[in-house]
Amino acid sequence: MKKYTNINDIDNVSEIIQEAIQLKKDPFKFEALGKCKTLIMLFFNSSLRTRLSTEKAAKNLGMQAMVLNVTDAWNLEHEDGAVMNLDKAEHIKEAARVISQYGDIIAIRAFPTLTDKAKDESEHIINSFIKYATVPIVSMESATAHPLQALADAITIEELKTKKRPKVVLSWAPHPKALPQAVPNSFVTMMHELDVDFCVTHPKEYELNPEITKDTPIIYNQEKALKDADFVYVKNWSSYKNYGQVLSEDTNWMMTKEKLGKAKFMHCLPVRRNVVVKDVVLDSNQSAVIQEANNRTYSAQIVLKKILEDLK
Ligand code: SN0
Repeated sequence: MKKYTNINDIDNVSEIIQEAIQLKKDPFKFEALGKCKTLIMLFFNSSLRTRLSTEKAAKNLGMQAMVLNVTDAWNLEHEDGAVMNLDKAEHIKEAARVISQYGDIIAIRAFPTLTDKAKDESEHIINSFIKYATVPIVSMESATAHPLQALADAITIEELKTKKRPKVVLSWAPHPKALPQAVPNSFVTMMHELDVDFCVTHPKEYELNPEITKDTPIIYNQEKALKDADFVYVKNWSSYKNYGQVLSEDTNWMMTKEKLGKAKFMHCLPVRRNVVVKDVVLDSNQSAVIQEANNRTYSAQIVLKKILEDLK
């Protein structure tokens, strides 16, 4: 693997899921692979799971890990030809090449602006690192994708499914803040790769990018969508059409025990209790969120392993 910024960087999804499940049984088996190699993690935004699980994954492979909260460093300029006489002290061209000398793999978290759709869709931060860095790049959630999360979700579904082709529903939830579409985008893309009966449910005007949902059934009636579900992935996202806007805080979309039925509850975390989902769901044994978060380590570890194997 040369980089991991999108699901389509994976050659064979079902194979990588099985390999991750094997790694989970014997996490230190490839401790020699990352010896004398360094992972650099750059955070433009907050993180709990991603930061700890990715560092743990690197260390399980024998790598060193270094973390930089980019907000503590120089303000980075991304525009080519910019006259840098304002607040930005360093150009990404130097920064990416300098960081590439200190690390063998660079992992980056950079959320969208949610105000400038064109800029977000250009993935200007992660793409300028892909362009100017001289080492492989891993996304730890970019403006439009969260592929490490989606791989952990796929591992979790594989571990918990009790039938060959489970029904999986992605269900929008209310939230007080405008959140990115990155998690649902990558989840949808991942579900297209799995043998699942998949649909999405959300209020009208919350359609995700149609280039991502493609022919996924979109059911506006949540109750109808949730019928006989085996897995319900609950997530808020802001509007894509009315870009970055919060159009509805309709509490009727919150996940409850009644609506969940017998399904497993999934969420990437962090989750707002009693806004997105009722306490009773999160505190029940139908909640898969802790297992999902544990699988973040093995999703990162299998990706780092594949990249390390391809380093010359
Ligand atoms: C992020 C998101 O993309 O939705 C990260 C999820 C892994 N979530 C948030 O920013 C939640 C913030 C909040 O205030 O609840």
